[in-house]
Amino acid sequence: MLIKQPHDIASSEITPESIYLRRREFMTGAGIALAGMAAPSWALAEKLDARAATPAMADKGFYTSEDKTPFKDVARYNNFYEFGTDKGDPARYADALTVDPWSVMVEGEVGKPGTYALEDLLKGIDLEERIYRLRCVEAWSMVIPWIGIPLHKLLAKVEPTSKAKYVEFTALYRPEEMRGQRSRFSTIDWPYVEGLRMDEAMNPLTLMATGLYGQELPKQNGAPFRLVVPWKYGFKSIKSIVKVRLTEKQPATTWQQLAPQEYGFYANVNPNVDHPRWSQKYERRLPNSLFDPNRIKTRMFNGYEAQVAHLYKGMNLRRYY
Ligand SMILES: Nc1nc2c(c(=O)[nH]1)N[C@H]1C(S)=C(S)[C@@H](COP(=O)(O)O)O[C@H]1N2
Ligand SMILES: [Mo]
Repeated sequence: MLIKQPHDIASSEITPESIYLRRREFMTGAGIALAGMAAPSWALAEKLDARAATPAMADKGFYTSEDKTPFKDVARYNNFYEFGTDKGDPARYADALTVDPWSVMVEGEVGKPGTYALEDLLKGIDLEERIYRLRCVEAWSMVIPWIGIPLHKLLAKVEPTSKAKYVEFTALYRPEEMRGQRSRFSTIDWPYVEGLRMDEAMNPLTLMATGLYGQELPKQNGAPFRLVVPWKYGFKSIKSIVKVRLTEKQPATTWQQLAPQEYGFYANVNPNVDHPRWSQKYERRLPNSLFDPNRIKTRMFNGYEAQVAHLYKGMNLRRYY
């Protein structure tokens, strides 16, 4: 793994939000790397390119100045069915997951297939910070400072062939550590699978995340390696990935197979196309409460229209939902 998090530090002692804010000030003010600071929670951030956010980054969608969702909400309100269906289950049970060592199989239409240790797959590609909105199909949303690498850089490394039209991602199947996979009540046909069209995968916004808030990904957020596609509903952003396969045919994704009327392959955030059971016009921006629902209007492509609308030109988005 990239860095180790000592198990003797209770998570309650780590305050990523405060660390993050200090780190931000430092990055913006000094613009140099933090040499010599060895605290594990900083280690990931140390590898970051220390540029401050610029207007050009905002134009690309890499950054938003909206209020970030506090770390505690990002790490406590999750969907990760491998650990259960309750939003609190992943934070409660993901600790059982072993994320080190981690390897990723790269298969299909690529020049360099193989089983890569995660650190080898990432080697030579700079980590970047991206502050993205992520909007769940269940109509809640967050703003999260991710750390990761653009997927196109990883794909360039494994050399897709001319036949590669889609990328299929497969998550870990390890029922010994993932109690949701042992559940008799689970309706999901494990492992969890997601996919993107090649041009979606190559879009500069598409990120493979390894961290958030300047530290390693919490296990409940998909450690050690997950996808983040900010203009699509959250379920596309598959966690704990062990296989990346390039294909000629559109992959059969988990949710699409489970409920094709409700979840399409594209799953672009679209306030004009309702889910069959609820409206998609509004979202709850976390944190919210009974007294402050923090309800905001959902934007087309989750606000990334300028960056991605061209990918779907001429497509009927009611049909290809
Ligand atoms: N492997 C896996 N990935 C997954 C899921 C899952 O159940 N299993 N849930 C998805 C859904 S529905 C959402 S909204 C996001 C939530 O990501 P977060 O918990 O980091 O906010 O993860 C997605 N990735
Ligand atoms: Mo979701």
